[in-house]
Amino acid sequence: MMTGRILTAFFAAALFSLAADPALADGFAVPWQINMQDAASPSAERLHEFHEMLLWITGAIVVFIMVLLLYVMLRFNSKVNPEPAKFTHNVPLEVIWTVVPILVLVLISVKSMPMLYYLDRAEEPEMTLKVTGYQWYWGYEYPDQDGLSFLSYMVPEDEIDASKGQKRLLSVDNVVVLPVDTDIAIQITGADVIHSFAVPALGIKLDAVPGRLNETWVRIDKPGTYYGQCSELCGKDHAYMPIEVKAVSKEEFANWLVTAKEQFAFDINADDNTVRLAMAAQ
Ligand SMILES: [Cu+2]
Repeated sequence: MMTGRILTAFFAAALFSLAADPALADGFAVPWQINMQDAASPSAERLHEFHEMLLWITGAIVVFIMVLLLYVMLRFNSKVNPEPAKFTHNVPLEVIWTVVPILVLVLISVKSMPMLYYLDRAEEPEMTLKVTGYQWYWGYEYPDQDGLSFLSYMVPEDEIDASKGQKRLLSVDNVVVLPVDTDIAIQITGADVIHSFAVPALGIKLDAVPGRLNETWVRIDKPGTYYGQCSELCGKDHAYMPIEVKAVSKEEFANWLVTAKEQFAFDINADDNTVRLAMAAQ
């Protein structure tokens, strides 16, 4: 009875999520969402395709095992089959159940290995973004933009302005702005403990490790705001260091650079820079 109710709830939720799919907003999760956020980069698209392939493979295995179990339970229980057979080996069967799983694993690796290299780096990145994880906020640097850099904190819940489209636990004070249709190298490191820079819609998730510079890349397909969260348990405010990426056209990005360079000009007395210098001195 209980199982029936759980199954009904599960399928109702699945149907609900399919029905709600067209309304899936860019760049963030919605309540009861089951599937992935819409892909906004070639990396995310490939990851989703791979995920789907794995889902079909695991689904087929689950169904096959279930049928096999049911068959054994019905065909070979002690009532139907009181005299069990005594043989212990079946060479063809043993070959099959060794070779078929190997083929499945080979298929998976043939698909996944090239993708690992694809996600690794852009061949000729047009710009670089450096991301540093701190307890508990993010630092962003644009090394090829005169060292433009700033810190990014979550907007506290009582300051969220829904009329500006701000989202609880996701919006930040200083948004990372990036141009669309540009190959961007992303360097990721940590300043204190291990964090993880993750933006699902862009297909990025990479650890930010102190003393190590991890690298990945992104090409954002369409303008929009994409949210992410630190994805490595990093201390008490792990849940309160979100990532907000705003993707804009190349022209808008150039305009933003001009104002951002003024806004975040290095000022020894500014709070942000004091914090950063203090961190760097540690
Ligand atoms: Cu963190």
